[in-house]
Amino acid sequence: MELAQARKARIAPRHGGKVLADALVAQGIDHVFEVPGESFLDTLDGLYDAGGKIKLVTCRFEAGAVNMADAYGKLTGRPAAAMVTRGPGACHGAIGVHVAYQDSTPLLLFVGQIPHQDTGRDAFQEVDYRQMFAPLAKWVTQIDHAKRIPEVVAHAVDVATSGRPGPVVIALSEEMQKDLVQVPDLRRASVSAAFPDPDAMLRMRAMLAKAKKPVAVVGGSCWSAEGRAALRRFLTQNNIPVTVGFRRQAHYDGTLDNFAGDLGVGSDPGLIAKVREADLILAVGSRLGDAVTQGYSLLDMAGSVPIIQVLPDGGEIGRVFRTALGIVSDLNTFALAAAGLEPVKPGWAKWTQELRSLREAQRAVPNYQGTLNLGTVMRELEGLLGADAIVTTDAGNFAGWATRFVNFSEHQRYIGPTNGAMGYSVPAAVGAKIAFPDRMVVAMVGDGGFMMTGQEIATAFHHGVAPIVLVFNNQMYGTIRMHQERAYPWRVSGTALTNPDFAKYIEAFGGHGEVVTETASFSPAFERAVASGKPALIELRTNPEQITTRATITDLRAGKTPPKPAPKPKRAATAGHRVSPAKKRV
Ligand SMILES: Cc1ncc(C[n+]2csc(CCOP(=O)(O)OP(=O)(O)O)c2C)c(N)n1
Ligand SMILES: [Mg+2]
Repeated sequence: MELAQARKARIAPRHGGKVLADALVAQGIDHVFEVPGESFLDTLDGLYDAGGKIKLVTCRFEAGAVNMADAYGKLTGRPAAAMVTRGPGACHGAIGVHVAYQDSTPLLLFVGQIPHQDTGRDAFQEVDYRQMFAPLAKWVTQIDHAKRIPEVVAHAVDVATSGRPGPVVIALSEEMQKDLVQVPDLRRASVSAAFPDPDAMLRMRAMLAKAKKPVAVVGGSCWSAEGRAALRRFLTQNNIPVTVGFRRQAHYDGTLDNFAGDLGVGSDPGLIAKVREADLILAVGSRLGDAVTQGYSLLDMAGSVPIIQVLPDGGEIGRVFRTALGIVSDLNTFALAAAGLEPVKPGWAKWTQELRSLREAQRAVPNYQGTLNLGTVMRELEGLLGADAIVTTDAGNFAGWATRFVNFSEHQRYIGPTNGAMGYSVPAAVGAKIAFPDRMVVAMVGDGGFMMTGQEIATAFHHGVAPIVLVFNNQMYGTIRMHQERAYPWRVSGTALTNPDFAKYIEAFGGHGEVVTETASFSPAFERAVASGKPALIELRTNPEQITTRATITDLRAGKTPPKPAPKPKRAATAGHRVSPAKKRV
């Protein structure tokens, strides 16, 4: 008998779904977040036996499932899997793929596919995923033969985690999941991380030694605890002022004397002005993208100010801004190598101090109008967060309160969608809490974002974990109202919201609800939420007039002429069911 045949004879036949579940285990995938569909019953059946090794998390919405997998990837640097059904499930989940792509998060998305023999008939829920996900994912493929499962899953993990990490989408033909095949499982690849070129590291050091006003911009994904500690050593030894990229807030310890704040949406204009003065930019992990560079305006594209850019993918280096030195490296190995360099004799102590004092000035809480001062609330929250707390954020103006007032420390994490996807925060917090049940997990979200995916709190109850959700309720899509007031002052159109009683919402699940309307009530409410041990929600009733941390609606309208009052709307001619609007608080 041939060797291969003899080997095969010893392998028990398994259906494709079981081969897939075993392939996930073999590749170290230990979390699957899913909304079921009949298109992958066999895979769910395969996962039935993998219970001890894979945590199967049943979600309420596919966007939530993919966002949970994304949060897992952001926090661990390893991919989790999400599973969704054909057409509709894939469409709901697509937002999570875009988040993972723009955030460089390793992630696997499995999509049930129609039976292969019906391809091209516009069959029930049929979609060509290679086309649909082409611009959203790092790689899209489809498995049509069960014996290819181990190979494709192994390669998918390698693609998701190598170079610039990202999401991989794998469609699963329905009938191949049922096929009985005899295939071996494949080992997880042991690939060493890309190490920076020692000559390039010396050039970096030489450039640093010549600089007078360097600024570091820290971003990227898949930082390990060791890498973060090494980065801190390198940047503190050289006393380089450090900024963090958009939604990468806790990538650097904000309590350190060289932390200068964030570069992103709504950042400190003083800091942005200072970065324009820099004579060397050291971008570690940051792609120097749209938000970080203030719409590609912060730096000179021709590179008149030298830029050193460190990224795991050479194709991304200098993509928009010409670099003086590009270093292709895994971020953690770069940090370790950088920490091992002899520090330069920094002649910029005053410069670093100036940038740090900007950060401190930002954190001084103004006397905001209204009973609930969110600046003070954030400063208090900083003291209440666990030393290794995970904070998740959504898209919205509310996010500015935490970035401006909270200094995260080295073992804390702050994760959010750099693509500005609303609806990320609550599922991310649920996924984070499932993956790290012993860490405090706090979701920050606006009233708009909460009503997009807040129902994933049901998943937290189902899986017995207790995140804490802070809902910043200003009764509007505040960010868009801000843009609207700038472009079309006084003409409020399509941005006002009517909300439920958020505390009662979580109480309906059996959770702990609080409503905070005054500054002094926040800390006790937060402490009660923690002590309850239940999933908790604290509604922060904010002053809608305070549209950002820096401006009121009145400020945005200043100097502009109010329009003539709009004509009174005529009563609708058709009789219909009318619902009286909920009573407004403001
Ligand atoms: C999925 C999605 N839809 C729409 C938008 C556009 N958008 C950006 S912020 C925002 C308003 C967010 O409202 P809310 O969550 O209440 O936060 P606020 O800005 O009021 O603090 C909207 C609609 C988006 N970024 N993502
Ligand atoms: Mg809002």
